[in-house]
Amino acid sequence: MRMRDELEQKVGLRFSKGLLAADNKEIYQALLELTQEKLAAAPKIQGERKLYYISAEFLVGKLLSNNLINLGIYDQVKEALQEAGKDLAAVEEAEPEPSLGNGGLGRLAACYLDSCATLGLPGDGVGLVYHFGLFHQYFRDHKQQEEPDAWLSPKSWLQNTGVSFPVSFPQGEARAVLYDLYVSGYESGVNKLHLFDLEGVDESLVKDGINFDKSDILHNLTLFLYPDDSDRAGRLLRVYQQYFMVSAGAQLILKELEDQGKPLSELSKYAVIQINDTHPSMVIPELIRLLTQRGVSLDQAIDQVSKACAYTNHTILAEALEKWPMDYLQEAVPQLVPIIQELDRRVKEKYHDPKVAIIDENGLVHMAHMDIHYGFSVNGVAALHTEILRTSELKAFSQIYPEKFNNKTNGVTYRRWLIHCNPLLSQWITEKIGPGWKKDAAQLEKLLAFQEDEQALQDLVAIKHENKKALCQYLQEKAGVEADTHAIFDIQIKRLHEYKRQQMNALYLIWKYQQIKAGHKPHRPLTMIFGAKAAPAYIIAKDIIHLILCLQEIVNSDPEVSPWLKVVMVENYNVTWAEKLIPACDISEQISLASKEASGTGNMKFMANGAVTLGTMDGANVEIHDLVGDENIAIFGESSEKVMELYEKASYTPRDYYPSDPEITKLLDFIISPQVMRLGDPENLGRLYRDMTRKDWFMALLDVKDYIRVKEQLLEQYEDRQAWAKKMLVNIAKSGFFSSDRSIAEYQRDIWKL
Ligand code: 26Q
Repeated sequence: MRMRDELEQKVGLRFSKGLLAADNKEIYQALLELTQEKLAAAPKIQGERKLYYISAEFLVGKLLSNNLINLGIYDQVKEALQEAGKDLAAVEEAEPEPSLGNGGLGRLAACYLDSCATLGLPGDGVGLVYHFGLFHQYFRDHKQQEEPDAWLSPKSWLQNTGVSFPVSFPQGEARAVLYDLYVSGYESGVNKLHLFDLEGVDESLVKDGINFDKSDILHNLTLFLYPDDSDRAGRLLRVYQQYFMVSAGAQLILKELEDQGKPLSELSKYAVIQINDTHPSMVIPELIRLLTQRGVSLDQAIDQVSKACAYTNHTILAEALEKWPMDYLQEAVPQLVPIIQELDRRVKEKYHDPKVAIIDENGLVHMAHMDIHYGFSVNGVAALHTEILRTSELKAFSQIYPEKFNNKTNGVTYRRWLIHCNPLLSQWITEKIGPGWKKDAAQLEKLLAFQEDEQALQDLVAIKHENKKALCQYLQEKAGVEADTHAIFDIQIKRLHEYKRQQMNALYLIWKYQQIKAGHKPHRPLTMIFGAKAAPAYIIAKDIIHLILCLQEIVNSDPEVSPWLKVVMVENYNVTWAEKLIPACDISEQISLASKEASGTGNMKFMANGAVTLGTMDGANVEIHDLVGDENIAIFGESSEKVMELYEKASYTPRDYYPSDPEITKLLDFIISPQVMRLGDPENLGRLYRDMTRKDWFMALLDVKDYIRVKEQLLEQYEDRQAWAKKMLVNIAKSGFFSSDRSIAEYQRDIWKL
């Protein structure tokens, strides 16, 4: 049947009208059903050994276009809609974004599922369906406010399987209901994402904003993504939530083995479990518990689980490494305690170094330590990050188990982050080098042949300009902001964290403002875009948002300045925003304090879309630099070695810069100047000022002058439009390494061996 007819039929059946008369919501519903049917009919990827990627977060983003692209029917649907005077992009607006993740780690999980399916590897995701995803952010009085993100609707991509598992808690038995979501590969078969929901979740537990009764765990386990962990009830709930996920996940894995008649005593032959950070680490003792319960001996169970589980580390920030007090576990998951104690006893019997103990002298259970001892692989997410794990953070472990440590530099799926979000550039690339790059991103290197081709370079500039126009229109509609399509677009979009140093970017903004006020006008307008959510309990992060919002108003409403400088802090930054912003970007801000950003993945998306990175030698920026060379990236700031030494010797203090350095002092004093204090809240601004001048834990003042210098140089370089276009071209051409297909092929080769 023609696509138009299929669509007419669906709309007719559901809404008793024709496509012409249907609105975008109705068309979305019809397309959702149609796509689900095609996914159900697609071949299931199969194999003897299967991957379970278990993660507390899957930040999948909107799914309609992605599925249409992967099914190979995107163009047909688009044209069929056009025929009826409808616009697929507008239909997409009707789709709610499932924000089942905080940021990089959750988005990575989604990219990896896409690549597993694309490469034809049997690999399913296992996680939780949160009734409220990451909070919805809005701004009031220049401050972040949070409200629940009620994204679920009766008709969504989730399908109730009718399968459920019991999970025992001291409070009683919970039931984990299994929902499945198809994961399509690009022109290949489908895998599944298994998400568990608590039967009987009570949405009425939510009280004003995102607050809710944290103690009623038999009714709140899947209510929210990662509740606030600022108090004991919140942290305990996190443990309950994690156990709910891993217990249901483990039961699913064993059920799949049993259904296929495979012996549980050979678990590791048939299953490999990738543990995404320590959030699912309790799957190790839970699997051991379930196997012994089903008649496998303890030694055999430990051996099999250790050969089935592999751990990915995403951070070296001490505060993000999960360590649970034994009494929390005793309270929430008493059945795991004897197993964890036994695992710890075996470790202590063999190794006398207290650094590698699972349970430390304070009774804290180090989840990562359990993963390393009782898993067969430990990987970092970028070359530098893995090196730091090996030689510093996890040195004691890498000496015991050198063979377990390996690097898997992150990647992103080009289907979403180029084909879908940047159709103009994608078509251009295909015209130049053919369509092979869509499945084999390494082929993008063929674009290097066009480095001296003036027409090609002009095309790139023109495409970027078109994308800026589209973004400006979107900004106008969504945010009421008037941005100049001829400006340089400088973008920093990521979770708000001090180590990512949005505050340093704000200092640049103050510097630029002061420059323009002093009569130093730039060659060309600059638009600085920010997007960031701060954890609700992260006070300094919220203060930084407050500063940026105040600066936005000051800059944009100053008639002397605003023709040259604009600030846009987008509300509720999410995957959908990223898809609009990244294709229009000129300068990609990747300015974390060296050694702190494990990898970054936004940096890769920007690169693939022809932005030039302005960054420190941190995370995957190091590898971007290796690939594109000094000419095509702007690097500044102290090295990770130097930074780690400063921490070790405790020899950094912002007092070396403030007030002794007059240029830096002028920037910081602006934060508490009458002009800003009148507009903003003196409490927030004062606290941020004191923090930055007295603590500055992530060393913004260490790098800020070099940052300003290199950023100015880069803006200067933009004026040579041809030279800049060449930088764009080299970045796109070299970005193929960062395809998640490459990452997944490496996981498969070195770890999973499916
Ligand atoms: C831990 C304890 C209590 C409450 C929350 C958490 C928590 C929640 C989320 C800890 C960490 C996260 C998310 C981490 C994350 O997104 N890390 C990022 O992972 C990316 C993918 O590997 C990397 O590119 C980023 O560098 C890394 O910051």
